Amino acid sequence: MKYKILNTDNIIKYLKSIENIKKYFGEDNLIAKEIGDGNLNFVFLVLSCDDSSKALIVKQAVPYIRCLGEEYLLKKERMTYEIRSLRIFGTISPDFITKLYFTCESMSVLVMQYLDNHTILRGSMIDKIKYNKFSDHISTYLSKVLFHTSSLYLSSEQKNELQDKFNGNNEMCKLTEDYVFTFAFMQHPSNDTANIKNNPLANKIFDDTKFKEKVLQLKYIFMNSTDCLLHGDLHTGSIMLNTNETYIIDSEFAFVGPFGFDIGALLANLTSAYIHHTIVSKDEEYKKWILKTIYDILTMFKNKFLQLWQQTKDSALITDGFVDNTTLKNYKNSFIQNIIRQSVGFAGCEMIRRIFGAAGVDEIRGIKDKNSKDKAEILVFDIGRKFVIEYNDINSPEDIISTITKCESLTKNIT
Ligand code: ADP
Ligand code: SR1
Ligand code: MG
Repeated sequence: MKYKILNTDNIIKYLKSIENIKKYFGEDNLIAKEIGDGNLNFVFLVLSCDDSSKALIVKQAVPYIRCLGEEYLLKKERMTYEIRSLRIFGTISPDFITKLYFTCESMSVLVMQYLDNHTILRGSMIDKIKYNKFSDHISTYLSKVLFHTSSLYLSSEQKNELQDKFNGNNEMCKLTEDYVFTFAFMQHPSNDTANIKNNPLANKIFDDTKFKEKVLQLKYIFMNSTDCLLHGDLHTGSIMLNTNETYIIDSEFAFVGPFGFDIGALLANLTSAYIHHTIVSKDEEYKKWILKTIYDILTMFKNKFLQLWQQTKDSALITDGFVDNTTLKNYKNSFIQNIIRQSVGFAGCEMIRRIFGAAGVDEIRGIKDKNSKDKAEILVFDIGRKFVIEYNDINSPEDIISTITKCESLTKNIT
């Protein structure tokens, strides 16, 4: 079908032209609302007026960046990569991926299950909601997907095929190169210029050559590693959950890249939530829960990843009998340590880019009181900078937690 932009006026006619969607809703009257709150796309909730149990989500990519405006062109074909990656993630880790009812690459459209009693993790964390199954769920998702799409599991032929499927998503990778690793650390028109004006932190970041040298190292790793299939934008706005279920959404940035990138994005956004509560609510119990969540996710990821590896005797990388068990165990442990270190570096970039970059996060940019917002931004910078500068020496979940809490007490003494 030829591409056309959907809106609340034409979407129902469009859906009724799709056989299985027509079957799902029958003769019901439908209403559509646009509910998108993301940076890039349009998301519609389509509801039956006659049967409240029937509802679907329709997501469409438009040929520009929604949050920056129509003059910021971006190929709508990004939806192809969201569709492809959701299918792969859904095969490897079905509990955490929404059901897909219909996909159309030419219309850049995805019709999926409506998560009707789930909330976006970012908002829930601002509201201090604790999800006690989240660490277990997300560590299962990450370990399964990262392991099963890497050369620790796939044959080299399968791995090359996987890469071929995602190589075309270079425009989205370029967005990450620009918006996660570059523009937010220099004067750039896409930045939050009103906030930069007269803000001493801006020059501190823009002139920080020690920091920028490390950013270049991490950007190079991002651009040149092909470890496994990644979500590519796994912040707390890409996770919808409730007490019992966790879903990963919005994977249009999917690409084959470095092991630590998704874990890093998650770590960054959980740490930003921690900073929000350090400055705004000062709720020590909730802060403790966030730190425990960070610790548990990383520890469980490590154990689950190693367990999957243990169950895989032969792989493209390791042939059974190639090295003795002790050597192999040491190799695996240092492999995981390397993933953790890399995640920490990526997390630092992801945190700091949210201070002045094009896409802010509510828990920091949304802080209303100017004085509190300034303090939160300083703490984001201090922790994020330490993550970036020292990522090669931050080896474990314990190291991460102590980096966060040490920076917090130092900043407390200064502000
Ligand atoms: P974008 O690519 O623009 O960031 P998202 O995929 O993140 O779009 O979706 C934007 C918003 O739409 C989400 O933050 C969430 O509120 C809502 N949403 C997306 N998918 C679903 C779903 N399956 N069920 C319910 N709400 C959803
Ligand atoms: C200009 S694109 C900004 C950001 O939105 C997405 O959610 C990604 O995080 C991207 O970096
Ligand atoms: Mg989103």
